[in-house]
Amino acid sequence: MHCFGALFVSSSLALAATASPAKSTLKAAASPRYFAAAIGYGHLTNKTDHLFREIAVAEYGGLTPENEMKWEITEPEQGVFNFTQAEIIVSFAEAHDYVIRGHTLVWYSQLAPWVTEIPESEVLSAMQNHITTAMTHFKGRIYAWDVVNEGFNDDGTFRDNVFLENIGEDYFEIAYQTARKADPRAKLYYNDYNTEGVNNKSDSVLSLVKSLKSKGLIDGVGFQSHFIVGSVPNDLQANLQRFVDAGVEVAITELDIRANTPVNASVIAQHAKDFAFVVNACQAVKKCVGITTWGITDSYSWIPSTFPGQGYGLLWDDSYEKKPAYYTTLTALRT
Ligand code: 9MR
Repeated sequence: MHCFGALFVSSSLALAATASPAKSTLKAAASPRYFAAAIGYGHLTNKTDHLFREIAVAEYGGLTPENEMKWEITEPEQGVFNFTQAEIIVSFAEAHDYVIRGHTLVWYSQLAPWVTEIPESEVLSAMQNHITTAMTHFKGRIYAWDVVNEGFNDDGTFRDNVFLENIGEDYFEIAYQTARKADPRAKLYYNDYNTEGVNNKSDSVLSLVKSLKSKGLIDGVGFQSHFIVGSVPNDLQANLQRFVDAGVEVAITELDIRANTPVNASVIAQHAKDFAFVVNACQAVKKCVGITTWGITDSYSWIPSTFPGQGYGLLWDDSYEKKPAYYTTLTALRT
């Protein structure tokens, strides 16, 4: 397993004493935090796109498999597990000494259809078996797992899903208990979006976190950070801090900042400022341990298919040109 945890705890003072690498890449500038990207199997193994891998290796120090650890891929039929794609990504990550985030175990989306078709009474054991099998398979190799993903609505109520319906609110606690048992060294995270500022949703996540923390069942909270240019919450840093104050670490886990396309000069400039703002917020919070962008290049981003007419979310454009946001991110990471 990557020794990131120990490295981080060893503090920047100790690191300053060692020869610091030239801070000319995102990962070097971010250290001792990690700078990571969501990486998809198809992109990683695309033989005609060598730039994707080159940039990943040169600039990034961590990854989250973009889809390959999701339930529909890892357990498409009940009790039939397939970690082939995830293994290829994890092996790549290990070869490059990456921090690896496991994403995700309990989520209403990209769930294998059978989970909603089995008898109610079997959902609990199906959830436990899924968590245990996936985490045991990768035991000791994953820095942090998003155990439950997107469990709340924007108004702060529990999001309806097959787990809430059939197990009840206890599904959260049971999922984290199961995860803790499966790989006691992995950090257990809750991960969500629209929780980056102080609002009803982040208030509810904080209550859940305090309850799980009091039982020793949670270690971190991921703030997805799928932002719109010009709309990054001003209280991002304060919000991250209140979670840290509750005793967990935090991370920016799926960062992209989208805009209507094509973009003009003022949008490009604001996009660059917004990236720096997010980096500065994380860096100002001692236990904000890392930043993951949700991809490397716009050409593979999820944004245009979900929000037609929007894009420009990442640090490299679709021709692998670095954007102004790359440079503001690098500068912010260095400070
Ligand atoms: O980037 C992922 C995309 O390829 C998938 O089609 C999509 C399906 O829901 O999921 C995307 O990743 C999501 C992540 O797993 C959870 N947070 C929101 C992300 C963007 O939709």
